[in-house]
Amino acid sequence: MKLDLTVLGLGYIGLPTASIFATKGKKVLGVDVVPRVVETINRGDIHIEEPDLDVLVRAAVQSGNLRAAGKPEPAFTHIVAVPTPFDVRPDGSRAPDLTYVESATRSLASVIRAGDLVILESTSPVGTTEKMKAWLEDELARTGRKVAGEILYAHCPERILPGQMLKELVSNDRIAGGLTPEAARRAKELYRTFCTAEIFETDARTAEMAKLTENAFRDVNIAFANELSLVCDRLGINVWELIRLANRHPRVKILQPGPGVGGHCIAVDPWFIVDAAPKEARLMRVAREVNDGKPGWVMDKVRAAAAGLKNPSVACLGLAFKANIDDLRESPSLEIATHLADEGYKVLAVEPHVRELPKALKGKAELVGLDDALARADILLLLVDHNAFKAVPLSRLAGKQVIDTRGIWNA
Ligand code: SAJ
Repeated sequence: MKLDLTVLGLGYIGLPTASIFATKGKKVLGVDVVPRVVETINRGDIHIEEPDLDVLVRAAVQSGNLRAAGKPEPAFTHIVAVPTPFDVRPDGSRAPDLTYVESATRSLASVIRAGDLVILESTSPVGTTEKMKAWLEDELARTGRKVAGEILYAHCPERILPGQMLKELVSNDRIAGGLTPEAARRAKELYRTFCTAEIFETDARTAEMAKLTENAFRDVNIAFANELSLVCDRLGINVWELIRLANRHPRVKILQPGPGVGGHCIAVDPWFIVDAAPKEARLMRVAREVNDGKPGWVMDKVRAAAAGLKNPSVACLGLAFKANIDDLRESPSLEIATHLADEGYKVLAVEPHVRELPKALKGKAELVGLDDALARADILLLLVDHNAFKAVPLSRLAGKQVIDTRGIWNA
């Protein structure tokens, strides 16, 4: 029997998406090139951390509607949700790497039928949906398979926030951007299966650009806050108080400075715009540079605090890329802790959301509890605004050099 859906790539986006479709009665095959991922999901387990995802995946697998495999099978719709990383050029700019999207698309050539819909969910540069069509046509020609009729293509970007994915999957508005109006309509109808919010039809290029724009907008706004923190530091002004006061203006809403921008989206996606229009996208490029420069500024603060101290120990409070999650990928906090350890500082890492040190810090730092760090460290470097750190009474900071990059103590 032809499946309703294949979902190619069972990561942070593909797995919740495949599972939610399955729990709504669709017959879904999840496809991943990593055998361990396939085995884990077929057991009803998960390989990534996200609140309640384990329950959803187990329910999906137990219903018999979700199974995983290494290769796609015939289905009415194929959703591609694989990573879109980038390569760093010598001048510091980034070039998108579409290798995974291309190989996932080409892998559909043996199963695709006329009338099938191919959806790109991965965040991608403008024009990628058109490229998918070209890759699939090329692969069909290369393998000599004929498809008698049209294949439909659409881009339907995800917008879910790590830590709140299952809620946002259902309740966020979505964009369905088709290479043709019929493709957009079909995609919209499909996401109606579980999405309770509005779904807007548009063309694929606008949908691609919308997703990049959302994250670039946030990046530029965070860069503004980060730049303000440098200016205020120079002028001897408390940036947190300043922002609180400025935000009392009815049309001002400044975001929060931090140690830099992490995660796999906001620090990446603006580059796809800069890469496509380097002359025009000047502000977005500078914003990236401001945010990427913040960890270096924080490290300078530590060096200054350490001057004059003998063998100072630095407690790095938080390694995750943002508050109350365990995700350490592209984390500026981890970058800072690792650099400090490499420079020879005694680093006491505190990360209540992990049980062991990440690879980058293994053998270089000590993973300790919060109380231990507060007792032992000369310098307290607050990197992540985890709830556990917000609860620390200010009296525990007495006698320490405190660098609070999130403004939870010195606000
Ligand atoms: N950050 C600050 N100051 C702030 C807000 C955030 O320094 O005021 C930092 C965070 O600490 C973190 C980084 O920015 O290091 C990104 O965090 P985030 O919470 O802004 O975003 P992500 O990466 O978890 O998720 C974003 C979301 N996009 C937008 O809000 C426009 C999410 O909706 C997207 O689905 C996701 O990217 C994605 O996958 O693209």
